[in-house]
Amino acid sequence: MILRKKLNYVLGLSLGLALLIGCGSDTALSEVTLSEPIINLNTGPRTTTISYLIGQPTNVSIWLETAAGERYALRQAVKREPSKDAYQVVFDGSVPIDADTNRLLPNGNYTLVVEAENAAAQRLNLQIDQAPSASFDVYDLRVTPNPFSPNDDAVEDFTTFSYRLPITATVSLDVIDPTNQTRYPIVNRELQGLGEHSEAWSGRPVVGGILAAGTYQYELRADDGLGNRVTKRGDVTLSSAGIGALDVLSVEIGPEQILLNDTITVTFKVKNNSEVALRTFGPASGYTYSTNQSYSSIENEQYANLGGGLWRVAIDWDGNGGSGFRYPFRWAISPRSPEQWADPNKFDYLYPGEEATIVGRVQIKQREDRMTFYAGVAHEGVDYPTNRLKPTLILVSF
Ligand SMILES: [Ca+2]
Repeated sequence: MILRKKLNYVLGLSLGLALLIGCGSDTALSEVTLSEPIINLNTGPRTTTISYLIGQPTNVSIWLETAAGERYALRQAVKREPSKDAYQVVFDGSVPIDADTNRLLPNGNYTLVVEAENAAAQRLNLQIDQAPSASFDVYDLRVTPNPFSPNDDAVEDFTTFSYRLPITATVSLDVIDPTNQTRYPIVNRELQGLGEHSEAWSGRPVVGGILAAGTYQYELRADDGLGNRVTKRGDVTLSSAGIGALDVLSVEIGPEQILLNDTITVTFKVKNNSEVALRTFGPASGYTYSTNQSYSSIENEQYANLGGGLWRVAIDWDGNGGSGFRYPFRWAISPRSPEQWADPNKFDYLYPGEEATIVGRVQIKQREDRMTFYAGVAHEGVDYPTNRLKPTLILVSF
Protein backbone atom coordinates (compact mmCIF):
# COMPACT_ATOMS: atom_id res chain seq x y z
CA MET A 1 0.00 0.00 0.00
CA ILE A 2 2.77 2.40 0.97
CA LEU A 3 4.73 1.28 -2.08
CA ARG A 4 1.73 2.01 -4.24
CA LYS A 5 1.43 5.45 -2.71
CA LYS A 6 5.04 6.16 -3.57
CA LEU A 7 4.55 4.84 -7.10
CA ASN A 8 1.46 6.95 -7.53
CA TYR A 9 3.38 9.93 -6.25
CA VAL A 10 6.19 9.42 -8.77
CA LEU A 11 3.69 8.78 -11.54
CA GLY A 12 1.83 11.88 -10.49
CA LEU A 13 4.98 13.94 -10.82
CA SER A 14 5.93 12.48 -14.18
CA LEU A 15 2.50 12.38 -15.79
CA GLY A 16 1.28 15.70 -14.57
CA LEU A 17 -0.83 17.24 -11.88
CA ALA A 18 -4.15 15.98 -13.26
CA LEU A 19 -3.30 12.40 -12.46
CA LEU A 20 -2.12 13.34 -8.97
CA ILE A 21 -5.36 15.10 -8.19
CA GLY A 22 -7.17 12.07 -9.50
CA CYS A 23 -5.41 9.88 -6.99
CA GLY A 24 -7.24 10.23 -3.65
CA SER A 25 -4.54 8.68 -1.42
CA ASP A 26 -1.97 11.40 -2.00
CA THR A 27 -3.56 14.16 0.01
CA ALA A 28 -1.18 16.57 1.66
CA LEU A 29 -2.49 15.69 5.12
CA SER A 30 -4.15 12.50 6.34
CA GLU A 31 -4.51 10.14 9.28
CA VAL A 32 -4.40 12.80 12.00
CA THR A 33 -4.66 11.05 15.37
CA LEU A 34 -4.16 11.68 19.07
CA SER A 35 -2.73 8.84 21.17
CA GLU A 36 -4.81 10.07 24.13
CA PRO A 37 -7.93 12.24 23.92
CA ILE A 38 -7.46 13.37 27.55
CA ILE A 39 -4.32 14.37 29.41
CA ASN A 40 -4.47 14.46 33.17
CA LEU A 41 -1.57 16.37 34.68
CA ASN A 42 -2.07 14.63 38.02
CA THR A 43 -2.81 10.95 37.37
CA GLY A 44 -1.70 10.71 33.75
CA PRO A 45 -1.47 10.24 30.91
CA ARG A 46 0.73 13.34 31.18
CA THR A 47 1.25 13.65 27.44
CA THR A 48 -0.52 12.84 24.22
CA THR A 49 1.10 12.26 20.84
CA ILE A 50 -0.25 14.01 17.76
CA SER A 51 0.46 11.99 14.60
CA TYR A 52 -0.15 12.84 10.95
CA LEU A 53 0.85 11.67 7.51
CA ILE A 54 2.12 13.95 4.78
CA GLY A 55 1.64 12.98 1.12
CA GLN A 56 2.86 16.13 -0.64
CA PRO A 57 5.39 18.84 0.18
CA THR A 58 3.48 21.31 2.31
CA ASN A 59 3.54 23.59 5.32
CA VAL A 60 1.88 22.41 8.52
CA SER A 61 0.39 24.43 11.37
CA ILE A 62 -0.92 22.94 14.61
CA TRP A 63 -2.83 24.78 17.30
CA LEU A 64 -5.30 24.36 20.10
CA GLU A 65 -8.51 26.32 20.20
CA THR A 66 -10.85 27.02 23.08
CA ALA A 67 -14.62 27.16 22.67
CA ALA A 68 -14.26 30.94 22.92
CA GLY A 69 -11.95 30.92 19.90
CA GLU A 70 -8.60 31.57 21.63
CA ARG A 71 -5.73 29.98 19.75
CA TYR A 72 -2.49 28.52 21.15
CA ALA A 73 0.02 27.68 18.44
CA LEU A 74 2.20 24.57 18.67
CA ARG A 75 3.61 24.70 15.13
CA GLN A 76 3.37 27.57 12.68
CA ALA A 77 3.75 26.76 8.96
CA VAL A 78 6.63 24.32 9.37
CA LYS A 79 7.83 22.81 6.09
CA ARG A 80 7.06 19.10 5.74
CA GLU A 81 8.14 16.63 3.04
CA PRO A 82 6.15 13.54 2.07
CA SER A 83 7.02 10.52 4.19
CA LYS A 84 5.73 7.00 4.69
CA ASP A 85 6.31 7.52 8.43
CA ALA A 86 3.91 9.58 10.46
CA TYR A 87 5.09 12.92 11.82
CA GLN A 88 4.65 13.13 15.58
CA VAL A 89 4.38 15.92 18.13
CA VAL A 90 4.35 15.12 21.85
CA PHE A 91 2.06 17.57 23.63
CA ASP A 92 2.49 17.99 27.40
CA GLY A 93 -0.26 20.55 27.97
CA SER A 94 2.06 23.54 27.64
CA VAL A 95 2.28 26.08 24.87
CA PRO A 96 4.79 28.83 24.08
CA ILE A 97 3.38 32.19 25.15
CA ASP A 98 6.33 34.10 23.76
CA ALA A 99 9.96 33.39 22.91
CA ASP A 100 10.86 33.15 26.62
CA THR A 101 7.89 31.54 28.28
CA ASN A 102 5.95 28.29 28.14
CA ARG A 103 2.70 28.01 30.05
CA LEU A 104 0.53 25.10 31.00
CA LEU A 105 -2.97 25.53 29.59
CA PRO A 106 -5.83 25.59 32.10
CA ASN A 107 -8.26 22.70 32.49
CA GLY A 108 -10.84 22.47 29.76
CA ASN A 109 -12.00 21.12 26.44
CA TYR A 110 -9.91 22.14 23.46
CA THR A 111 -10.01 21.52 19.77
CA LEU A 112 -6.72 20.39 18.30
CA VAL A 113 -6.40 21.63 14.74
CA VAL A 114 -3.83 20.32 12.26
CA GLU A 115 -3.78 22.26 9.02
CA ALA A 116 -1.73 21.81 5.85
CA GLU A 117 -1.68 23.73 2.60
CA ASN A 118 -3.79 22.07 -0.11
CA ALA A 119 -5.74 20.00 2.44
CA ALA A 120 -8.73 20.34 4.69
CA ALA A 121 -7.87 21.16 8.32
CA GLN A 122 -8.39 18.19 10.66
CA ARG A 123 -10.01 18.81 14.04
CA LEU A 124 -9.92 16.55 17.12
CA ASN A 125 -11.19 17.01 20.66
CA LEU A 126 -8.61 17.16 23.45
CA GLN A 127 -9.36 17.55 27.13
CA ILE A 128 -6.89 18.81 29.75
CA ASP A 129 -7.61 17.74 33.33
CA GLN A 130 -6.12 18.56 36.72
CA ALA A 131 -3.59 21.11 35.48
CA PRO A 132 -2.02 22.92 38.44
CA SER A 133 -3.21 26.49 38.18
CA ALA A 134 -0.03 28.22 39.36
CA SER A 135 2.28 29.55 36.72
CA PHE A 136 5.43 31.15 38.10
CA ASP A 137 8.13 33.67 37.43
CA VAL A 138 11.77 34.04 38.43
CA TYR A 139 12.24 37.11 40.60
CA ASP A 140 15.03 39.55 41.43
CA LEU A 141 17.53 38.24 38.92
CA ARG A 142 20.75 40.21 39.39
CA VAL A 143 24.30 39.90 38.12
CA THR A 144 26.78 41.69 40.39
CA PRO A 145 29.28 43.00 39.68
CA ASN A 146 28.63 43.49 35.98
CA PRO A 147 31.01 44.14 34.28
CA PHE A 148 33.51 42.02 36.16
CA SER A 149 37.17 41.25 35.46
CA PRO A 150 38.31 37.63 35.83
CA ASN A 151 42.00 38.46 35.52
CA ASP A 152 43.45 37.18 38.81
CA ASP A 153 44.01 40.65 40.26
CA ALA A 154 41.74 40.04 43.28
CA VAL A 155 39.39 42.84 42.22
CA GLU A 156 35.98 41.76 40.94
CA ASP A 157 37.37 38.48 39.62
CA PHE A 158 33.98 36.82 40.19
CA THR A 159 30.43 37.77 39.44
CA THR A 160 27.33 36.36 41.08
CA PHE A 161 24.01 35.50 39.48
CA SER A 162 21.31 35.73 42.14
CA TYR A 163 17.58 35.11 41.83
CA ARG A 164 14.55 33.92 43.74
CA LEU A 165 12.35 30.96 42.86
CA PRO A 166 8.75 30.82 44.15
CA ILE A 167 8.63 27.03 43.56
CA THR A 168 10.95 24.07 43.14
CA ALA A 169 12.21 24.14 39.57
CA THR A 170 14.80 22.61 37.30
CA VAL A 171 17.23 25.40 36.51
CA SER A 172 19.79 25.84 33.76
CA LEU A 173 22.06 28.83 33.36
CA ASP A 174 24.19 29.34 30.26
CA VAL A 175 26.48 32.08 29.07
CA ILE A 176 26.31 32.49 25.30
CA ASP A 177 28.95 33.89 22.97
CA PRO A 178 26.95 36.22 20.70
CA THR A 179 29.33 35.83 17.74
CA ASN A 180 28.97 32.07 17.30
CA GLN A 181 26.14 31.21 19.70
CA THR A 182 28.40 28.82 21.64
CA ARG A 183 26.82 27.99 24.98
CA TYR A 184 28.83 27.69 28.16
CA PRO A 185 26.80 26.00 30.87
CA ILE A 186 27.14 27.26 34.43
CA VAL A 187 24.18 25.37 35.88
CA ASN A 188 22.96 22.31 34.02
CA ARG A 189 19.42 21.12 34.80
CA GLU A 190 19.77 21.34 38.55
CA LEU A 191 16.74 20.85 40.78
CA GLN A 192 16.53 23.91 43.04
CA GLY A 193 14.09 24.60 45.85
CA LEU A 194 12.04 27.72 46.37
CA GLY A 195 13.88 30.72 47.78
CA GLU A 196 17.05 32.67 47.08
CA HIS A 197 19.79 31.16 44.95
CA SER A 198 23.15 32.43 43.84
CA GLU A 199 25.82 31.15 41.51
CA ALA A 200 29.29 32.61 41.63
CA TRP A 201 31.06 32.57 38.29
CA SER A 202 34.73 33.18 37.55
CA GLY A 203 34.41 33.56 33.77
CA ARG A 204 35.47 29.94 33.42
CA PRO A 205 32.91 27.60 31.92
CA VAL A 206 32.61 24.10 33.39
CA VAL A 207 34.53 22.90 30.35
CA GLY A 208 37.31 24.95 28.77
CA GLY A 209 39.51 27.84 29.82
CA ILE A 210 38.63 31.36 30.73
CA LEU A 211 36.45 33.27 28.26
CA ALA A 212 37.91 36.21 26.35
CA ALA A 213 36.96 39.71 27.42
CA GLY A 214 33.73 40.92 25.86
CA THR A 215 29.99 41.09 26.31
CA TYR A 216 28.10 37.81 26.50
CA GLN A 217 24.47 36.92 26.87
CA TYR A 218 23.23 34.84 29.74
CA GLU A 219 20.11 32.72 29.73
CA LEU A 220 18.46 31.41 32.88
CA ARG A 221 15.77 28.78 32.34
CA ALA A 222 13.49 27.46 35.06
CA ASP A 223 11.08 24.58 34.46
CA ASP A 224 8.52 23.38 37.01
CA GLY A 225 8.31 19.95 35.35
CA LEU A 226 4.60 20.52 34.63
CA GLY A 227 4.94 22.53 31.46
CA ASN A 228 5.60 25.97 32.89
CA ARG A 229 8.95 27.31 31.76
CA VAL A 230 10.43 30.74 32.29
CA THR A 231 13.49 32.10 30.52
CA LYS A 232 15.35 35.25 31.55
CA ARG A 233 18.05 36.84 29.45
CA GLY A 234 20.55 39.62 29.82
CA ASP A 235 24.13 40.66 29.19
CA VAL A 236 27.20 39.99 31.27
CA THR A 237 30.47 41.71 30.43
CA LEU A 238 33.99 40.51 31.11
CA SER A 239 35.92 43.81 31.07
CA SER A 240 39.28 42.06 31.31
CA ALA A 241 40.05 38.36 31.39
CA GLY A 242 43.07 36.16 31.72
CA ILE A 243 44.71 33.48 33.77
CA GLY A 244 47.62 34.56 35.93
CA ALA A 245 50.76 32.49 36.25
CA LEU A 246 53.68 33.14 38.54
CA ASP A 247 56.84 31.20 37.74
CA VAL A 248 59.34 30.60 40.52
CA LEU A 249 62.69 30.88 38.73
CA SER A 250 64.70 29.93 41.81
CA VAL A 251 64.38 29.63 45.56
CA GLU A 252 67.05 29.26 48.26
CA ILE A 253 66.42 28.50 51.93
CA GLY A 254 69.21 28.64 54.55
CA PRO A 255 71.44 28.40 56.45
CA GLU A 256 70.97 24.71 57.09
CA GLN A 257 72.37 24.77 60.65
CA ILE A 258 71.28 27.39 63.18
CA LEU A 259 70.82 28.01 66.89
CA LEU A 260 67.37 28.42 68.41
CA ASN A 261 66.22 32.05 67.95
CA ASP A 262 68.42 32.46 64.88
CA THR A 263 66.88 33.53 61.61
CA ILE A 264 66.63 31.67 58.31
CA THR A 265 66.39 33.46 54.99
CA VAL A 266 64.43 32.48 51.89
CA THR A 267 65.18 34.14 48.56
CA PHE A 268 62.68 33.82 45.73
CA LYS A 269 63.21 34.86 42.15
CA VAL A 270 59.82 35.02 40.44
CA LYS A 271 58.42 36.11 37.09
CA ASN A 272 54.91 36.93 35.94
CA ASN A 273 54.57 34.52 33.06
CA SER A 274 51.06 35.54 32.02
CA GLU A 275 49.17 38.25 30.17
CA VAL A 276 47.54 39.69 33.27
CA ALA A 277 48.90 41.83 36.10
CA LEU A 278 49.12 39.84 39.34
CA ARG A 279 47.80 41.81 42.28
CA THR A 280 49.79 41.45 45.46
CA PHE A 281 49.64 42.67 49.02
CA GLY A 282 51.45 41.57 52.15
CA PRO A 283 54.61 42.10 54.14
CA ALA A 284 57.19 43.45 51.70
CA SER A 285 60.43 41.80 50.75
CA GLY A 286 62.73 41.94 53.79
CA TYR A 287 60.03 41.39 56.41
CA THR A 288 61.03 39.07 59.30
CA TYR A 289 58.48 36.78 60.99
CA SER A 290 58.98 34.62 64.06
CA THR A 291 57.65 31.07 64.10
CA ASN A 292 55.05 32.25 66.64
CA GLN A 293 53.48 34.46 63.99
CA SER A 294 51.61 34.13 60.73
CA TYR A 295 50.74 36.53 57.93
CA SER A 296 47.15 36.82 59.13
CA SER A 297 48.04 37.76 62.73
CA ILE A 298 50.78 40.36 62.26
CA GLU A 299 50.40 44.13 61.88
CA ASN A 300 46.81 44.35 63.18
CA GLU A 301 45.75 41.51 60.88
CA GLN A 302 45.93 43.82 57.87
CA TYR A 303 47.35 41.03 55.69
CA ALA A 304 44.62 38.49 56.47
CA ASN A 305 42.98 37.06 53.41
CA LEU A 306 40.51 39.69 52.24
CA GLY A 307 38.27 38.02 49.70
CA GLY A 308 40.93 36.06 47.90
CA GLY A 309 42.84 36.31 44.67
CA LEU A 310 46.03 38.01 45.91
CA TRP A 311 49.37 36.54 44.89
CA ARG A 312 52.15 35.94 47.42
CA VAL A 313 55.25 33.82 47.87
CA ALA A 314 55.39 31.76 51.03
CA ILE A 315 57.17 29.13 53.09
CA ASP A 316 55.99 26.40 55.44
CA TRP A 317 57.58 23.45 57.18
CA ASP A 318 56.77 19.75 57.51
CA GLY A 319 54.96 19.09 60.74
CA ASN A 320 53.26 22.47 60.76
CA GLY A 321 50.14 20.82 59.36
CA GLY A 322 48.86 20.27 62.90
CA SER A 323 48.24 23.98 63.31
CA GLY A 324 45.81 23.88 60.39
CA PHE A 325 47.52 26.90 58.88
CA ARG A 326 49.26 26.34 55.57
CA TYR A 327 52.11 28.59 54.56
CA PRO A 328 52.02 30.90 57.62
CA PHE A 329 54.89 33.08 56.28
CA ARG A 330 53.94 35.03 53.15
CA TRP A 331 55.38 38.04 51.32
CA ALA A 332 54.21 40.40 48.59
CA ILE A 333 55.70 39.72 45.14
CA SER A 334 56.58 43.27 44.17
CA PRO A 335 60.09 44.38 43.15
CA ARG A 336 59.29 47.85 44.54
CA SER A 337 59.31 49.21 48.08
CA PRO A 338 55.79 49.71 49.55
CA GLU A 339 55.99 53.51 49.09
CA GLN A 340 56.31 52.91 45.34
CA TRP A 341 53.46 50.42 45.00
CA ALA A 342 50.56 51.08 42.62
CA ASP A 343 48.61 52.09 45.72
CA PRO A 344 51.41 52.96 48.17
CA ASN A 345 51.58 50.63 51.20
CA LYS A 346 48.31 48.98 50.14
CA PHE A 347 48.84 46.88 47.07
CA ASP A 348 50.95 46.50 43.98
CA TYR A 349 51.03 44.48 40.77
CA LEU A 350 53.64 42.25 39.29
CA TYR A 351 53.11 43.14 35.66
CA PRO A 352 53.20 40.75 32.69
CA GLY A 353 56.79 39.69 32.08
CA GLU A 354 58.06 41.45 35.20
CA GLU A 355 60.50 39.72 37.56
CA ALA A 356 61.04 40.24 41.28
CA THR A 357 63.46 39.00 43.91
CA ILE A 358 61.81 38.58 47.30
CA VAL A 359 63.79 38.03 50.48
CA GLY A 360 61.91 36.73 53.51
CA ARG A 361 63.16 35.90 56.98
CA VAL A 362 61.82 33.75 59.82
CA GLN A 363 63.19 33.69 63.33
CA ILE A 364 63.09 30.10 64.63
CA LYS A 365 61.58 29.98 68.11
CA GLN A 366 60.10 26.51 67.62
CA ARG A 367 61.88 23.91 69.74
CA GLU A 368 62.27 21.34 66.96
CA ASP A 369 65.77 20.13 66.14
CA ARG A 370 65.02 19.11 62.55
CA MET A 371 62.76 21.35 60.49
CA THR A 372 62.19 20.84 56.78
CA PHE A 373 61.11 24.11 55.20
CA TYR A 374 59.70 24.39 51.68
CA ALA A 375 58.49 27.18 49.44
CA GLY A 376 55.27 27.82 47.53
CA VAL A 377 53.09 30.38 45.78
CA ALA A 378 49.77 31.31 47.35
CA HIS A 379 46.96 32.57 45.13
CA GLU A 380 44.85 33.54 48.11
CA GLY A 381 41.54 31.77 48.38
CA VAL A 382 42.08 30.08 45.02
CA ASP A 383 44.99 27.66 45.09
CA TYR A 384 48.64 27.05 45.79
CA PRO A 385 49.77 26.94 42.16
CA THR A 386 53.31 26.08 43.30
CA ASN A 387 53.63 23.83 46.33
CA ARG A 388 56.44 22.12 48.32
CA LEU A 389 59.24 23.61 46.32
CA LYS A 390 62.87 23.06 47.38
CA PRO A 391 62.38 21.14 50.70
CA THR A 392 65.37 22.09 52.87
CA LEU A 393 66.33 20.44 56.18
CA ILE A 394 67.32 23.01 58.82
CA LEU A 395 69.09 21.62 61.93
CA VAL A 396 68.26 23.69 65.01
CA SER A 397 70.50 23.46 68.10
CA PHE A 398 69.29 24.38 71.55
CA1 LIG B 1 39.74 41.46 38.35
